[in-house]
Amino acid sequence: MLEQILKQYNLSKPSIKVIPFGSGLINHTWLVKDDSNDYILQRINRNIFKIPGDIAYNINLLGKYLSVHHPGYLFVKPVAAIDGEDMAYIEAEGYFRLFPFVKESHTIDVVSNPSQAFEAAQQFGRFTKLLSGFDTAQLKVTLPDFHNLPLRYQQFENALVNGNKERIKESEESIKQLKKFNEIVTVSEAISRNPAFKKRVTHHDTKISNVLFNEADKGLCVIDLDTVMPGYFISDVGDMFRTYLSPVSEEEKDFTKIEIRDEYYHAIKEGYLGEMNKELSVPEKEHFIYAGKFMIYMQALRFLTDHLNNDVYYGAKYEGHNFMRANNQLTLLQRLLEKEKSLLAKPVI
Ligand code: GN1
Ligand code: MG
Repeated sequence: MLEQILKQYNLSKPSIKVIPFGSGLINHTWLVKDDSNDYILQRINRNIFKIPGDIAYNINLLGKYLSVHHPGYLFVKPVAAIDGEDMAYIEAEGYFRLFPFVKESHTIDVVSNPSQAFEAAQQFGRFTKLLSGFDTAQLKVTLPDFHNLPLRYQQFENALVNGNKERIKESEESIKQLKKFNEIVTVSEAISRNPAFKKRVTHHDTKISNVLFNEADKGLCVIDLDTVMPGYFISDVGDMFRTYLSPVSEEEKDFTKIEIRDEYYHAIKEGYLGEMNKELSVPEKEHFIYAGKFMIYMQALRFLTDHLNNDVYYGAKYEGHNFMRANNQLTLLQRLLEKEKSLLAKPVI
């Protein structure tokens, strides 16, 4: 299969090496090593992205805008296949794209110091800021309702009715906990009715591995633009909180290791607001910590919903994997709520 794809990029030589790359749950990624150039090859998960052409369409539009208005910005465009298209299609395998591997750049999988969190937040903030003059209505919605929390809650409730009966019974305590935090949904409904909250060009997947760093560990740009859509800043800031604040990820089974590290919170805030301070309204800034609650809660809901639906979305490497992930995220949410007051006590900017 990979052979067929590489042919479409004129890269099918015996010396080429293809190595699985990264740790995303949705798309498959490989590093392609040529003699002189390296590439990143990705298969778009068609179960999730129903119209892969929309991703290419968005990337193309954003690339054009940035090249005119911010020519200095490093924008990683897909390599055209031999037929000139941004994507290669293989019957039964789906859509693939190839990106140049930016020389002397690297990605990281785990945030290991506050400076990396600062750099990443600066990059995600800069991306939205540089695109503030871009008309978001032009973007295709690649994943409808991706961060629609009321809908995620509804899907959770549906799973409570139609899901795996045994799992529902075993998850009783977690279900109770999730229901208890329902207020987070109410706030999100109020936000979507409030004109002080603006829809901007939003990345929607701000994990650390979606930032390119240079050799001095300074941020270069953001990558993985599949979920770039109109959205609230809450999505981007919230997922940074969700994935950078704790020293352990959603995969950690030992919940005593889950904690909120103040210095990472402040690093994200400084990095993001350093770019976005003038863009955000006062009510938006007042919802900075809420962003974390929103994303962590939504992720807990999504993991538990998937567990109750027999892991159809995320898959599971072991029995109860998504149940564990959901409880991990619930613990993270509790830790954040406990710290909320003390985090707010130190005003930044
Ligand atoms: C998925 O594939 P990956 O890891 O980039 C998911 C995110 C979740 C994340 C949790 C399209 O992202 O929303 O936060 O898993 N992406 C999609 O690890 O559902
Ligand atoms: Mg992604």
